[in-house]
Amino acid sequence: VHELVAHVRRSRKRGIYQEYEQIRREPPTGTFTYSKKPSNQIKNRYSDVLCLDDSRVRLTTLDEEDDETTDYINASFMDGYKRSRAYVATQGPLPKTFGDFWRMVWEQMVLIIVMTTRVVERGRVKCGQYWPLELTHLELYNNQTGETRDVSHYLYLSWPDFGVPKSASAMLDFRAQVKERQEAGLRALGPHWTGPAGGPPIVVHCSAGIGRTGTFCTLDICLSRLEDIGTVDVEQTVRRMRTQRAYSIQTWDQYYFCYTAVMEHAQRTGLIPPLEWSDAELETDSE
Ligand code: PTR
Ligand code: PTR
Repeated sequence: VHELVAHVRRSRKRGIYQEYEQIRREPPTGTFTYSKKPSNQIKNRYSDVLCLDDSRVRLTTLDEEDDETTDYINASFMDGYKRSRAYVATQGPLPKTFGDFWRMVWEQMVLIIVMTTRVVERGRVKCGQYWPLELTHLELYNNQTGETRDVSHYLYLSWPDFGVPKSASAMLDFRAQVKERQEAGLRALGPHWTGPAGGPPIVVHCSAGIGRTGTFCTLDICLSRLEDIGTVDVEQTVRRMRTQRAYSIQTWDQYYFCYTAVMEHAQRTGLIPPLEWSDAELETDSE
């Protein structure tokens, strides 16, 4: 993390901006065939935010009348720190995809849904009201088998699209809560859990499922690695994430936020001393 601090200090905002611009210029690494099928297009909230075929989440428990195209949902598996498929990054569900969304949550045994958008922002609908209002602990009932499961819903409200969270510190607390819940959930699954070691994926969504979702997951990966081995690589984390969910992280200040939030976390946990330079100093090129 000392290297990261030195990197920010050396590069300043302009250098970090260029780093992000470089990532942005790289074309997507795969195809979007399923997202583009005519029968699936209506399931995409935004016609320009599609899923890469290789990492898309497929719905499995199809009805008898379903054909092979109905396994589609605008959702992508993303790897985490030392964990494959740690997250499912997805768009804010549309009324016509609510059923698909809950089906995916059930099939992937999801314990936690992280939502980083409001339902309505600046007078525009960003996400469907797919969960019962005011309930953060949901009981999911499978009406085919009669089984029930608990799912936690974490809602982060002060984060407009194409923006950054108002406070890095509030975001760090939010992420710590999500992490604790995931670990508790994994312990509760106990020996019955036969899936990946880190437990079921966390569903993360905003409106399009790329900007804020990508930022949250990048931060989570970087902090997990920092906590484990003391190093951070924002650039490679984002690059790799984009191979699984194209266009993850939408603006340079979301990208820059990952750096500042990591540094804040490192200061809070005593890994680095309080930084002597201010944000404003990074604006200029002079020492
Ligand atoms: N790839 C190694 C493994 O699978 O064990 C470890 C690893 C995984 C290292 C993730 C770093 C990782 O995170 P980052 O995205 O920050 O490189
Ligand atoms: N075409 C939409 C737009 O540009 O408004 C796509 C879009 C919407 C992309 C929201 C990203 C968005 O942000 P987030 O992924 O954080 O919801």
